[in-house]
Amino acid sequence: MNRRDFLAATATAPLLGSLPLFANNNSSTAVDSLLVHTTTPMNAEPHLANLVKSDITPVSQFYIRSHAPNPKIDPAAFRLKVEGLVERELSISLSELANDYSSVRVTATLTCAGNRRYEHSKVSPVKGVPWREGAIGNAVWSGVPLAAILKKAGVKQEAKHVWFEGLDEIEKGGGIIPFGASIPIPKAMDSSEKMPGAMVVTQMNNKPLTPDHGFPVRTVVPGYIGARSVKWLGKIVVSDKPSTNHYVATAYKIVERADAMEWAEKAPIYRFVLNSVICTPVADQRVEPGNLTVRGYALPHGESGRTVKSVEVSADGGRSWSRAKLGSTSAYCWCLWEANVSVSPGTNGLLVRATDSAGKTQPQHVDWNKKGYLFNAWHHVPVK
Ligand SMILES: Nc1nc2c(c(=O)[nH]1)N[C@H]1C(S)=C(S)[C@@H](COP(=O)(O)O)O[C@H]1N2
Ligand SMILES: [Mo]
Repeated sequence: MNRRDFLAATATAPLLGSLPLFANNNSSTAVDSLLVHTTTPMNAEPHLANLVKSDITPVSQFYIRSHAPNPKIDPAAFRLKVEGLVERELSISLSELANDYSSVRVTATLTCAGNRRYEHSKVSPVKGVPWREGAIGNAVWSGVPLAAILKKAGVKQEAKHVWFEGLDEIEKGGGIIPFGASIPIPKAMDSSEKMPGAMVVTQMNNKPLTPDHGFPVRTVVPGYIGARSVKWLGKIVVSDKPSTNHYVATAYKIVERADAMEWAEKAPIYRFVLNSVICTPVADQRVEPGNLTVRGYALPHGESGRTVKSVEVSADGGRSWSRAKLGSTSAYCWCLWEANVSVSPGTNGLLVRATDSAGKTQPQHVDWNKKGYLFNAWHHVPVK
């Protein structure tokens, strides 16, 4: 199947729920059709059958992961600050961002490091939002390559990391902190027009960002976990070390004990991992014996040039595998797929596994980690 046929096959069904009208305030999206984990702050994900309907995820079906309520931002007064190890500090208004820099538009997948945490919790309980498999979406992002802004500011020789700071106010340890992230300088300075290492984004799917997704400005870091793509971006700091913000210095690491020593010793997670998920049929759905069409998504490891190479589905516990037809595949992007399997009266579940262009296949099992990050074991869906 070529890309157009595939998109036609998967993108036609109407989406559930209504498209909200967005005001430039802090109000949250109408989330009728999402599985809502918490409302203040908003944490919600789409149902899998909706997620797999289109290669580009509509904003109304895009997961929302926020650590605090959306900040109120006046677009006219807004300035993006650039400081730290730079020759010139910058204070960029929205109109300067639009007029003084050339903009780019890229398609990239955003996924939360905690995607599939719910399954991980079945091994042993894990704290945190119990994400199913929907904390992922593929969108078209428009904005300015981070490298262009850094070039204008003039990065000093000693620079090693670029910090991002949000304008949100998160209650943490008795105080208030913003959400923060940082990325290494080579990633920040990667200025390929087709896929910059990082972007300062103002539009999602060709419309201004909504409050839930970071209006007016966010970063998008293709290939990295969602936590590095800071919403409501207020400040960029060039530094000789990784950010000292809680969400880099402590959270978003793979730990087993989660004591102070381990938090201090472990490195932050940057790239997302090879993964695949069955979206239809959904868990516990009744299926008839005979031929069954299975649909889902697969994600390559978030490394330059890696794409999904093959996806295999099994209806007999992994004894035999059917190769899926793949939709469009590109680096830093998910790939939708469709497979036909033969269901027997004894079938009680479906399995999927993906292999990417580096020849790596998803692991059958993964080691448990205390925070339930980067879960990418073969996805199993029980069916009746
Ligand atoms: N300022 C800010 N940026 C943030 C967050 C946040 O809580 N505050 N959450 C992060 C996490 S953990 C993820 S997975 C993505 C989710 O982006 P989305 O809500 O647009 O899907 O935003 C990231 N950026
Ligand atoms: Mo996340």
